[in-house]
Amino acid sequence: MQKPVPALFMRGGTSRGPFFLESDLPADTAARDRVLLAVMGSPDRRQIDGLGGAHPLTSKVGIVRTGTTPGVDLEFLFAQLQPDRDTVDTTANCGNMLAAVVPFALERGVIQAQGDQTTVRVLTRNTGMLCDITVQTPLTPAGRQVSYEGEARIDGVPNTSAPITINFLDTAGSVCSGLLPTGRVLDRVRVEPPAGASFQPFDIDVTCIDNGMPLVLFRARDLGCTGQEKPAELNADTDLKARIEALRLQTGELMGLGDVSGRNYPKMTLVSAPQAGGAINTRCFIPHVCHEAIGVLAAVTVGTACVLEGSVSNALAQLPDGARKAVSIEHPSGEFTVELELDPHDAQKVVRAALLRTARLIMRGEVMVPESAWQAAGVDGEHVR
Ligand code: NQM
Repeated sequence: MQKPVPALFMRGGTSRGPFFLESDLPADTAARDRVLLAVMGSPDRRQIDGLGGAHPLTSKVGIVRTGTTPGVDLEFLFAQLQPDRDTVDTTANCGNMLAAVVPFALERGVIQAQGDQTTVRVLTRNTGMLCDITVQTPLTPAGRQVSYEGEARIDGVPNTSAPITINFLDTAGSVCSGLLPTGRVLDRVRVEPPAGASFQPFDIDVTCIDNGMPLVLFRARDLGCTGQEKPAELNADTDLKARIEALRLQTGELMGLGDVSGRNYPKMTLVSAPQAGGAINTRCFIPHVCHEAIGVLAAVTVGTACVLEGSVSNALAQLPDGARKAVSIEHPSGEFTVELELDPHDAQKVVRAALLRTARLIMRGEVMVPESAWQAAGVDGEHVR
């Protein structure tokens, strides 16, 4: 027997996945996670039995409900699955999937359009982050509807769409204890190879930072890269990946995150001087494969690191002047501009981040889930994070 579950399949920024109303999923967390694994077809490298697209960026799920506290219109829970693992991680954010939350809520009638534009306050339950999101809701013969058509272009998505603006109200220390979880803007780390590894111990400068996403930044050249490599080239370099993973496990502890072997953060980000007129160039591992672009909150976090004197990216960055900066983060498929507003009394402090995304409703319908996945918690619940 299979159970139909209402879902909208949506692109949010440069990511994609099914969106659900919380009330359409099991209330029990272990049962919910089993359902999500069945929906996406994980664990299986090809996700052949589900909706997942065989990549972390297409193994994402959005869960939405009405706000439960005054001033909050919508609440969003993001779930990161992996193609080949049985994990459902709800501990970190995803600013790309976030872009589809308001269109989803309008499509499902959870909220009503306000005028030609609709601005909604969204709480991301993963980390308690608040933001205001504005979408286009023009009047049509069928009433006000979300518009997906427009001239806004984001690198990593081939077509143009209606703009969606996200204004983040508080992002510092999303998963970590604060913006700089080691208490320093720069750490020098000695990376010891794990048993069986083929590389030698090495020392490397890192900036560990969390302005919406825990990130470890290091110079591309310090690991023998130019920073201009294509993601496929980096993904094929098993020695590089082994060194980055060893660095990740070590810096995870340093950042107070404990054992991050089963987590999808910190994201490991190679930085180098900009080559295309931007502020900084990046290659971001999320964390085991290199992103084809860069995550939204990863971009906010990289931009923030660029502003901080003494960080590994600060010396490489070309930053515009002024307390409000458009910081262009170069990535493998183009660039991502984040607008950072600095505290007028403290040029080292980012007080607001805003950016442009697009989203699109790709499909509406019901996803079929085996009845067995709805059983209550237990049995294999301990595998689910
Ligand atoms: O950093 C990828 C993405 C993301 C996350 C990842 C994201 C963010 O591109 O806010 O958007 O880092 O796993 O969707």
